[in-house]
Amino acid sequence: MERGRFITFEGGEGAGKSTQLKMLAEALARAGIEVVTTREPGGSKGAEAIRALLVTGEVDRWDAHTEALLHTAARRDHLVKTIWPALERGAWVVCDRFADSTLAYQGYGHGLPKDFILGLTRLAIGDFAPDLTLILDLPVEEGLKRAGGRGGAEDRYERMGTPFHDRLRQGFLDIAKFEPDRCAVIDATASLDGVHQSIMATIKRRLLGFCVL
Ligand code: T5A
Repeated sequence: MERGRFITFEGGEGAGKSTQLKMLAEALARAGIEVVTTREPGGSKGAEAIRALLVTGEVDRWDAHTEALLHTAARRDHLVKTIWPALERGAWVVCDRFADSTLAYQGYGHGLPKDFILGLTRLAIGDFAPDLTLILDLPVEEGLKRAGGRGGAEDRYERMGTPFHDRLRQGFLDIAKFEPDRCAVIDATASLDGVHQSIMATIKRRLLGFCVL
């Protein structure tokens, strides 16, 4: 059995990741591919318990190091319990956020050194990396407006202030520049269908040879 493909969605708050992830998963399923959709922080029982600690409560609930450690612990559990078993049985895994979010949010956003974050990630997941990362890019104000319109209690990061969100937007663009073979920046200001079409075109181009779409 050939190993499945691992696709991650990244970007700032309200960029449309969850919406586009669902549209992509439906397109892959229509093409006869077994798809597992998942998210971070979360995606396994243990990681969902850690998620609750991270996305609710006071903005200064954790210092940056603790926050990075919690995200990394959640990621390890998610990989071991959900992602790796699915890929092994040949399913494609489509994940809402992954390790790039730790570099963008805890690194660029909170100011932790890049080497610290990359070292932590390597410790938890070794050389494992997504086959393709779709970075949905959108002006910060537009993303926060979209995310705010959705409501809910999981808004701890949304409340971190515009300069924080400006830094992490730049972080995601830097990540794409450093790893152009793995990452593709998608203009998320377009309509839902427009963004979906860009994503499908990228999948066909980047995963050509593996893709039956
Ligand atoms: N985090 C996570 C870290 O700090 N470090 C880490 O290592 C990790 C893994 C997770 C938080 O954790 C942080 C980052 C996050 O703040 P979350 O609730 O999962 O929290 O937050 P987000 O991932 O940011 O999810 P959001 O739901 O806020 O944003 P999405 O998924 O990007 O946006 P989506 O699809 O829900 O869309 C938001 C709204 O916009 C509309 C949708 O209908 C929806 O109402 N919309 C559009 N409207 C117009 N045009 C379009 N093209 C649209 N696309 C979507």
